[in-house]
Amino acid sequence: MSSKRALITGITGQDGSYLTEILLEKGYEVHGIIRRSSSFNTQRIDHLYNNPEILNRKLFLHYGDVVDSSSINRLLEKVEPDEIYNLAAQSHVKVSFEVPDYTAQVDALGTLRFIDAIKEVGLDKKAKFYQASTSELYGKAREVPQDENTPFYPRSPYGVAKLYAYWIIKNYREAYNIFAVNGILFNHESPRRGETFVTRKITRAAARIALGLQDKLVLGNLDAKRDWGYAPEYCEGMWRMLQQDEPDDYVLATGETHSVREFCELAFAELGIELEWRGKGVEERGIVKEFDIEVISDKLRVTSNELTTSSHVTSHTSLTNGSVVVEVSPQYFRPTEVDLLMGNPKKAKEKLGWEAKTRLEELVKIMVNADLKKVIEKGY
Ligand code: NAP
Ligand code: G4F
Repeated sequence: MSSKRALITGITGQDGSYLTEILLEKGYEVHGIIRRSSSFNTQRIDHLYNNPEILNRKLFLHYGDVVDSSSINRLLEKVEPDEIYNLAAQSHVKVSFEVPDYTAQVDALGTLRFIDAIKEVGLDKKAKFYQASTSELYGKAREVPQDENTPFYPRSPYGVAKLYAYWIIKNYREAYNIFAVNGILFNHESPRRGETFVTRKITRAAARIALGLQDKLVLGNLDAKRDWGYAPEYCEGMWRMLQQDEPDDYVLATGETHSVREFCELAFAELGIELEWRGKGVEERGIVKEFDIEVISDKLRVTSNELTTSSHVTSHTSLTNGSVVVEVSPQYFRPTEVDLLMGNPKKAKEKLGWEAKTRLEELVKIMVNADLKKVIEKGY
């Protein structure tokens, strides 16, 4: 078991929560930076936070913000971490068009504040730094698949801010010999994914539609293609990058790409709903071609039996063949879109021994069934 100390920004996010579990399992003392919020923002780590064996023994939470240099310096001096994982970000691409300045403050300058503070407080020889870089850097991709040598062409304020962060990490590595790495991660998803990212929006809506709690799912660009993997595996990859002797940058990806439309088909199919598509562009509709009611009845019965509390949902939908369950609205289009991402994880496999194990079909199954369970339990 290790006695290393890790500091995580973005600990309350999808990746932060999985990374915390992984590091605790490996024997790390984990320190996380949380933001002050008017309501609870620790749901993803509540199972750790509420465990008296863990909180303030192995896991320590501190208020701070990556736009606030004083809190960064103070925490670095106080914690003296061996490893720092910079996961904090305004991470929603569409939202970055609405709040470009704030996105740059957090995603670009937040990274600079951290890496510079490491130097200023004298941790540059001790601490290893992981930067959450992204496949959004490839944007209007110059080649398929994309690897560590593919040129960047970001297509959003988010992508551009992350490009600055990528280069400042490289620059500080070369200028000051800091062990700092860029993990260029392709999309990774899980039941803990935020509800406004497309995968979670789809799996949650499919569950609610199958249970009769929602009529339709309204999406944007159905043609966009992404390389979707399973988040916990990617967080293990982050840790592996910091266990190397020399700092370097790595792509983590599955090597497959699928459209938003395909993701929808798989999600609804898991609930016994076969979709067919009619129309084009904003007129396109996802329509129920075949509905096998036994699938959702069985899942409802099994899940309700598994629950320790009584279920709030006892019946399913009255969907029929021909019901429209997916529509398109330009409201979800982006001013500039990233059409196709597909990563080449060869270097990570060779150097880190890392590879994605969960294929898309399995990922969709995990997410849909987790959402179904949540909806049955809560009733909304
Ligand atoms: P996420 O669920 O949106 O989590 C983002 C985290 O950052 C949250 O804990 C959030 O706190 C925190 N945060 C936001 N602004 C902050 C600020 N000003 N100061 C301190 N903390 C702040 O994102 P994720 O999916 O876990 O992704 C983790 C990182 O990887 C992000 O940097 C993201 O851009 C990057 N990335 C993600 C993917 C992916 O597919 N998931 C792929 C490539 C790169 P609150 O909980 O208080 O909001
Ligand atoms: O789920 P998304 O919002 O993820 P996106 O834009 O790929 O960004 C995520 O992955 C990046 C890694 O490549 C991360 F760096 C970033 O932090 C974030 O985690 O959208 C995926 C695709 C887009 O092409 C979008 O236009 O789905 C399309 N889409 C279609 N309808 C939609 C919707 N996206 C969202 N969020 N909501 C829709 O209704």
